[in-house]
Amino acid sequence: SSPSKVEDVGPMMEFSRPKLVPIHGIPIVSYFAENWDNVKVFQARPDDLLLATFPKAVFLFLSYPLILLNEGTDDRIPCEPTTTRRMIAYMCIPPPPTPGTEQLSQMDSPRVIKTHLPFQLVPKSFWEQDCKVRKQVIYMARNAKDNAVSYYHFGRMNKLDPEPGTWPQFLGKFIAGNVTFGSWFDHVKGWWDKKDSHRILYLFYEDLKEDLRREIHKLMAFLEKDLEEEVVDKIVHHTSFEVMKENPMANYTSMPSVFLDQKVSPFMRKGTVGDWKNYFTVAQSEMFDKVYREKMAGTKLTFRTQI
Ligand code: PPS
Repeated sequence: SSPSKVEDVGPMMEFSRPKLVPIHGIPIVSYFAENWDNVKVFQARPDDLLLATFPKAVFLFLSYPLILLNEGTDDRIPCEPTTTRRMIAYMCIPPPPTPGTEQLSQMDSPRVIKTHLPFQLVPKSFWEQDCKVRKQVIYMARNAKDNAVSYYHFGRMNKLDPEPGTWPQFLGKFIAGNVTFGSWFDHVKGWWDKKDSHRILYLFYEDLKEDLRREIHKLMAFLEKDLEEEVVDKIVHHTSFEVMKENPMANYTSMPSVFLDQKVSPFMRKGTVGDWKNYFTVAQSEMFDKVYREKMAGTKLTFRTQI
């Protein structure tokens, strides 16, 4: 059963809003930093599927399609915490009480592994056997403005992160990369720059919102998996925001409120493209666009801020 009482959470409650700790220059939640030695030596397996995003670029959105594609069966739509935990876990985020690395080491193959790490911090074992076996890595990116708004609301409810402050204060931190997992700009560019030299499928949240079926077919092609159209129908249904929001595994209601306080802001908040317009003032948007042009100069990577 899921931890619901404070005593089930163990020491987690002691660490309300601790300071971020830099790991190789990237600010990381102190809990993840404590487990860093285990992340560094983490042993990837040849059939692992790694799903990487900057925080709030919508992990969950891809989790189901990936679990199903990796398992190759259609009876695994995860609605029970235990089912999902068995097949998918964060590499360095330790949901109480077991660190993700430990959960993963006990997990049967094929595993789907989630991470927010920037490219350069991904454990070496993921790339070591690159020539011998096919590594499967998916990166999912979301436009900076919506990503910032989503991260702001997450910061308000997530007690592992420092206080986000007011929206303008948080926006300043987001631009400066002074948030967990560092700079959005460096993160999206870092993975983009490696996508041709490594076998990485680079996806965009906005594309999934626009046409989920098309993107699932893209995933199927990349993973060389064939699914009946009825199974694709099921995936599309279970992956929609409205259905996922009601799924106890996806909406994180099993997480204790000392850790994620959904009364402050629900984990499955809005799930849209363009919500940033409700938060950025005209002046903030212009300032952000200027910074954006500078930081993204020289990259071919482009985003849509509306669809
Ligand atoms: S985390 O904490 O980084 O793992 O969060 P993550 O799941 O990456 O991102 C949370 C945001 O993703 C939205 N979301 C979805 N949008 C559309 N469809 C589906 N199925 C879906 N699942 C999650 C979620 O609502 C958060 O975005 P915002 O903009 O805050 O609503």
